[in-house]
Amino acid sequence: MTSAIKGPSQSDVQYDGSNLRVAIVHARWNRQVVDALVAGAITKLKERGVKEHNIVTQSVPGSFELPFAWSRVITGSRVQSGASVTDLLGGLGVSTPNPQSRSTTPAPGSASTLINMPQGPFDAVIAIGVLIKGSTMHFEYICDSVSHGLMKVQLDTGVPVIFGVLTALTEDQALERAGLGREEARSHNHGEDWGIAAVEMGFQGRRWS
Ligand code: DLZ
Repeated sequence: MTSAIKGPSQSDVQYDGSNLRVAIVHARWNRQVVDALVAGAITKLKERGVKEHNIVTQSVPGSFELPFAWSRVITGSRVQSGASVTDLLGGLGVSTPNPQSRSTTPAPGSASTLINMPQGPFDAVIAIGVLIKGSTMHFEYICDSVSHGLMKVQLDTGVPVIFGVLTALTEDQALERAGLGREEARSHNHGEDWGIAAVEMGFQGRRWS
């Protein structure tokens, strides 16, 4: 049954993302779901005016690595990898205006993308990962440390993080939350909400600072 009260409500204000820079750091575990979430976030960032060249993506092996990578992206040190949004959407099979420009670009997440990442400052970072419970306690430990790690980096750096980590008990739960579920009514891509949240928090972060 679909709930009428769950999920974010629309803000009264439509925030303008045209001056914002946003990084997306995503894990490569459970890639099909992660890719859909990243694409959803990018779609909404662009809808809210964030310019393509101001959206930067960075992949890491798994969700456990998100807080460390995120802190490095923010502080602008060490992390050297990443792909532009054009590369990423190309890798996802989404058409972009000039496909020729991607012809020499390897698939996102492959080792050879590890060059020339544009670095901070960023107005917001979206950390995206998909954790699916297995038969051991691994899931609980990673969920706990990643959520605490991301909150810590956010408060330490003063740069908002959007918590884009699904902690699903089953594969179906994860698929449903990435818009890939079998029942369309229940299947909403949470990545879209994260894109919208990043614009709001990035925009407000500038006002509050
Ligand atoms: C090891 C592991 C497991 C079992 N499950 C997941 C998962 O469901 N989602 C995810 O993003 N990452 C998983 N990982 C990988 C860890 O996050 C991490 O990359 C490794 O433990 C190496 O530090």
